[in-house]
Amino acid sequence: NSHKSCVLWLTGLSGSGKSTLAYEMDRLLYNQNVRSYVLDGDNLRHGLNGNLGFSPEDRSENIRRTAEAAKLLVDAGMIAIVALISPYRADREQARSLFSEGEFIEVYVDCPLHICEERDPKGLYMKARAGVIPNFTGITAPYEQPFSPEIVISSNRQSLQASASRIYDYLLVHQII
Ligand code: GGZ
Repeated sequence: NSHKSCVLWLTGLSGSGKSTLAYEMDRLLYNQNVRSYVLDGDNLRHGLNGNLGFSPEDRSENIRRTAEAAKLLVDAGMIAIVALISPYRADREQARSLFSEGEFIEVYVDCPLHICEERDPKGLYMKARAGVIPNFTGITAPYEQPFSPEIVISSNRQSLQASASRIYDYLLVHQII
């Protein structure tokens, strides 16, 4: 079972469903004997990126390191699944520039801010509104929507299964898997 390697770069607001979708893709690929690995922002911030905060500079560095880690996985023949807010276009384009044509697949996990805020699984939006957490994406820090992502997922309008299938089909159609 041979497959090509690539990076699925999931970008979107906190609470948009990036991590859930990343792990669902990972599971789907595993079941098809495709080797993949999830690089999740929230997890990486406990280790590799543990010294970084949420200033624009720290987010850039967070994205740079994670993109380099994804590149190592791609060089090892795997599908790297990255789930980072990655709110700045310039940082995402910098990440893209590390990869060959067709290797970097930007997936915009699109979910309206008010829905993310209603979900608020960790109570972070509430803390951001209260001014307890500064520089919070969507509230007191910007999120720049991708202009031309390879894939757009409306995570509030389609099920997790449907979203994962969309990405899976993209990989099939582009003969990555
Ligand atoms: C945005 C924050 C912040 C601020 C803490 N802004 O949804 P979560 O909680 O579990 O995951 C989010 C995570 C964002 O880390 P990333 O590495 O993906 O961000 S970036 O790509 O912009 O570097 C969120 C939590 O950290 N979190 N403070 N101020 N999200």
